[in-house]
Amino acid sequence: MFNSNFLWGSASAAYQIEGGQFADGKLPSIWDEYAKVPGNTYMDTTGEVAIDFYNRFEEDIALMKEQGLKAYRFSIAWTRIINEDRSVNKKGVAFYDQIIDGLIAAKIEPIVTIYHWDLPQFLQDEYGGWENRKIVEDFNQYSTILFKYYGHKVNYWVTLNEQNIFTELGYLKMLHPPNRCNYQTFIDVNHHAFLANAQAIKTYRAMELTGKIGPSFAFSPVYSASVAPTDVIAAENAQELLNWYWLDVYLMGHYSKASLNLINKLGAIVSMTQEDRELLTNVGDFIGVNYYQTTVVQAPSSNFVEKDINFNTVYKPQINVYEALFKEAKNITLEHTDWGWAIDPTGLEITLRRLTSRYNTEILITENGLGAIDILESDNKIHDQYRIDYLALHIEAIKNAIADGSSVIGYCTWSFQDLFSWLNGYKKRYGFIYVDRTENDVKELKRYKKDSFYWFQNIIETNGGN
Ligand code: BGP
Repeated sequence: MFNSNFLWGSASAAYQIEGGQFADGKLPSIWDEYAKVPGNTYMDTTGEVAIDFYNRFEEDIALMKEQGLKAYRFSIAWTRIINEDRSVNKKGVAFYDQIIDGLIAAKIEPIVTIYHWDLPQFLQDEYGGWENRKIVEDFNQYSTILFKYYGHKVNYWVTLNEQNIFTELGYLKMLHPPNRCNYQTFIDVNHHAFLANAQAIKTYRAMELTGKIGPSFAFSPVYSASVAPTDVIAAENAQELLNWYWLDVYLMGHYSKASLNLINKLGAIVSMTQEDRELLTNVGDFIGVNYYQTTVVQAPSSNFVEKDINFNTVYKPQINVYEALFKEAKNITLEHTDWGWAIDPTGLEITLRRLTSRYNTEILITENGLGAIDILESDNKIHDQYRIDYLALHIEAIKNAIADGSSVIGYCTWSFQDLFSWLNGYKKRYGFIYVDRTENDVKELKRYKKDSFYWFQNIIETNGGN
């Protein structure tokens, strides 16, 4: 059963919805720069206009209110808040004040993500962004400003969105900015991000704010491709390197011994000082979980069908730094989305159980949803029964995990409105609200309610549905 104050919510990220690329003094982010290079994104789409939330937030908040949403997770663009001389851009601050106040007036709990991948380009240029320890100080300065302006009215803070994904795609797979592939750099960048996360949490508490704060993580439970012990060991390696490496730092305040050993085995080291060790003990109040799919792993010598990767037309040859330890396989027992993501509601139950058993922490599901090609019919309806089925099964899985002892405080679907998908343009849609635009035609950006909008409205009304 869901508590009466369960946060039925939905989520988004600044670059994916706002547009208003340089409005009111906003600076360029690494995504503004990356997306404008031909070939980097699907059909060269960018977030220049996105779905124009910057100008249409009132209409969108009214739709959230109509649906009965209890929480809305959105991110703040660092580039709207800080000027290049590190002073505060008051217009940027005022923009998010309007969003936060609008949500509160509509009785919707704002959940603020501090960083959802849109690093100011000047920090990348000045010292390499996340590659340099200086980022900890800059991130702290930026977070402190947010806590100062919004801390008294925002009760839920997500420090970093999916550190595991932005570092993997940016520093191993060359699919996100800054388009690098180097394992040692990846480890350094992650160490700096861990420190930045811990420092922001420490600052938040020092300011005696009473809300909850924690990072969100893309958790994909690892399954072994078979019961052969070699595959099981491969799965252990993957579970360690793809999950516990981050989560132990976030939730226990230190690196797991096994992940440090494996990192060394792969030729990298974590450069840690005594101060770092102490700082990392500042752990969050909850863990945010973004759940989309499970991962199947086999031994390097096994021959199960490998997983196909489908990022629309943006595909670069993948370098697998983990190849000596494990490789991925396709889960042939499951159906997959049009983008090859395994549909596995039970995987969410497994996620919640594993997190509860290892960390016994509060969990906020910060993202979950189905990316699909939606059709706007001639009568302006969108019949997305496939999305309803997907979400219903995942909600059922949460119910089961709660019955088995998990402490889940909320569920944010990805996403409320259709939005810009980093590598899939506007083809891959997730929202309850259809936004009428294509990759190359912005049209009028009209909003239409999909069937899932009404279905989720009922889920909220009945606190979990029948
Ligand atoms: C998560 C990100 C989101 C969103 C989502 C769906 O990893 O936090 O920002 O993009 O995935 O991903 P995609 O748009 O690639 O399907």
